[in-house]
Amino acid sequence: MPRQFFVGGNFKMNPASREAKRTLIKTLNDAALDPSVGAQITFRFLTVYLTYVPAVWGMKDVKVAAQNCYVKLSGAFTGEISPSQLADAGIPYVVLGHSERRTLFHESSELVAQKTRVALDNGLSVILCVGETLSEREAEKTKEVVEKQLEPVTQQLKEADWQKIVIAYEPVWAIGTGKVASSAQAQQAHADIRAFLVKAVSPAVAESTRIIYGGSVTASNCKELATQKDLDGFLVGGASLKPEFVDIINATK
Ligand code: G2H
Repeated sequence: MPRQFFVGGNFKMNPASREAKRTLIKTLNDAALDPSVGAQITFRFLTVYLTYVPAVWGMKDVKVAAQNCYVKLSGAFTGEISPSQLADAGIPYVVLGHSERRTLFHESSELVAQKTRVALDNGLSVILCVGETLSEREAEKTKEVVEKQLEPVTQQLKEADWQKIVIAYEPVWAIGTGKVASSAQAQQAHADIRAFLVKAVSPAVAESTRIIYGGSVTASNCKELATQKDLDGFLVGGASLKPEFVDIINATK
C-alpha cells in the first residue's frame, strides 16, 4: 500500500498573537487543496492554543499536534505537559525529539524514546525528529548519528506501535537557515533510515513508516524533494506561517 503523504506545520513559538493564527488558519481553510493529494496535515501550536484554535476557528482537514510532552502522566512537574492530558483534550499528535528540544533543553535520545513510549501508551501518535549537525555531516557521520538517535526508540517500541509513528528527518544545519538539503542528500538519509528500520524492526515496518523531511522547506524547493522515492512529506517551520504552505501541501508525487 502506498504511504500517505504527511505534511506538518511547526509554528514553534510563532506567530505571537491569536489574530496572526486566525489569518493563517483562514488561508488554509479557504485554500484550494488538491483533492488528489490526500495529504494528512498537522499543525503544531503552543500548548495554550492547542484546543482554542480548532474550537474557535475550525480547521478543515487538519489535525493538531503538541510540540512536546513529558515522560510522566501527572504530579509535581511545573511547566510540563502530560501526554494523557493531551489525549484527553483531544490532541492526536505530539512532536518529540525536535533538535531544538535536544539542543536547547538537553533532551537525550533515551529520554525521547521514553517519552515516545509513554505518549503511545496514552493514545497519542508521535512525530519523531532526528537529524545531524553540520559538523557531523562534514565528518560523514550522518547515518551513524541518526541511527544512534533511533536505536533507543526501536528498543522501546513493539512492531505494532510503528503504525502511530512518523519519522521526521531534519538536518540541524538546514533548520531555519534557508539552506535546504539537496534532494539527493535527503533521499540518501531517508533510504538509510528505512534500511535501519528493516534491520532494527522489520521489513514491513520499514516499508509502511512515513519518513518526512524538515529543514528550510519552501514552495520553491518542495516539488523536487517530493519526487524522491523515500520522502513521504514535510515538516515545515518558517514557510508554514505563510500562504505558500498551501503549495507545499499540494506538492505530492
Ligand atoms: C525545522 C523546520 C520545521 P524550518 O525545525 O520543523 O523549520 O522549516 O523553519 O527550517
